[in-house]
Amino acid sequence: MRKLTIFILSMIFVISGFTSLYADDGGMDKYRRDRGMTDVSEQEYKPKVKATSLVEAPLVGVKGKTVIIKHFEFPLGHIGGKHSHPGPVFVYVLEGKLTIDTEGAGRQTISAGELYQEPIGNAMQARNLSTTEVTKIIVFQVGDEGKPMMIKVE
Ligand SMILES: [Cu+2]
Repeated sequence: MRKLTIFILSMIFVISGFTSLYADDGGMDKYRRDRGMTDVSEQEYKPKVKATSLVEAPLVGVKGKTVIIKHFEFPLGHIGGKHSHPGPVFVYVLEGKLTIDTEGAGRQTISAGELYQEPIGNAMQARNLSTTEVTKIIVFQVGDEGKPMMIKVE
């Protein structure tokens, strides 16, 4: 009985130490990074994206059109959903690298300081393949008022 109590207490000690170390700032990202874990699996590891809307307003002077400007931060190993756009989309990479698989255009990697124009209507999927650097991008897009600017592709 006493051995079991000691075991349970030591497990609580270990777990609480673990969670306080990794609870803030990145959680599992930090845990994996600290251990040099690079085996990013599509199914089990899809960390969350940080999205900030900078502009979402009617495009003045062009009736029925809306402009959206967003800032995105993709964590290490991020794999985005497959989608397409009915209108023009411009992606500017601020930090890190953005890897984009586009139907009909193959795989391209865009680095910080580079601009990528997404082909209209083609299915695409974005990734941050890095295990050390987050990807920060600005997305500028124009679309029809009241209609989706992004369409999910199965
Ligand atoms: Cu897109």
